[in-house]
Amino acid sequence: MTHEVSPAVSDLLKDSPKNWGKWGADDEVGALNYLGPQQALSALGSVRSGKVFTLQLPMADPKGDPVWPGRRGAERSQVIDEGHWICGKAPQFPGGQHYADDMISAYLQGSTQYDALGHVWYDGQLYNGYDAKSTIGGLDKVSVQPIGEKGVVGRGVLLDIARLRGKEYLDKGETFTHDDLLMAAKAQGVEIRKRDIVVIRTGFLESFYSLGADEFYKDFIEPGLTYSPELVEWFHEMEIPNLVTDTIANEVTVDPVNGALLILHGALMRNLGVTFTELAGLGKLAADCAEDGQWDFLYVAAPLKVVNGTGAPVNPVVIK
Ligand code: UVW
Repeated sequence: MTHEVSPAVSDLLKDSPKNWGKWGADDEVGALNYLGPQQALSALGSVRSGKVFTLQLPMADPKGDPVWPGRRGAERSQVIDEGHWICGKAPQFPGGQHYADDMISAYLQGSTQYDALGHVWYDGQLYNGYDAKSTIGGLDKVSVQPIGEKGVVGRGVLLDIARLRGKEYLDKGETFTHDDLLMAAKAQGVEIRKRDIVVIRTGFLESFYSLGADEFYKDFIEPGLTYSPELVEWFHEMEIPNLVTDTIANEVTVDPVNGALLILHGALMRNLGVTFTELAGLGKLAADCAEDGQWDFLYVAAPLKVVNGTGAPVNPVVIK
């Protein structure tokens, strides 16, 4: 369903809960405050086989990286390599060693990444009430740097919605609710505990690699979670610190009921301070969880500490 004029997100979320002030007027990491030494230690209880998985997608892939339309995939360029010595253009170092250097140009939201809590806002205020003017020229407040300083360590739970629906990947615009999250947990036989890092698989990014970019971007609308007051209340009560998914935006692109774009960014990120990890590669992890029946794990991640950054690349590590 499309809506010509959708109600303002500020109206839709006027009674939605907020965590502003809960960790002090100068807090910049939001619901990550729920994660401390106790959560790190108890997450070790989810390490059983020692199997390790990394969740970052290939970055600066010459075949292209999946990105939100309008952004560009990361581009890597070679600065110096053996060719420079072959042409006689390279410096001769004492001892005679040669080297290679390169550089990367990338949207900070353009690969597997942590969003800063100040990435999306409405009504002129960011998470914790910071003035939206503090974003001008770079995020002075709630940038990605404090998330990188803190690091994210806790018990993660994978909820495989594609598997629940018996699909390789969800269709464009296909939605699911918090009831589906609970149903997936039940079907997988895993308990979601307070302060767990919720990792959701739709399989959608796999369609980028299997069907190709043209098909992926045609009539672009991602599948994903839909907004409901119950979903937001569940995140609030469960004290979920971090939402990780294998989509670009962690939620359905356009809400099918109210027509708003990316409303969960407002309800979860801006209001509750839930950190978003987007574009995670979950295929290998999900296949292994389905094989051994273990859907919980130790999750460890820290985005790059980009000063004033709206987000930063990350390669989360999962240990089962
Ligand atoms: C947008 O800002 C469009 O979404 P994301 O959080 O995926 O970067």
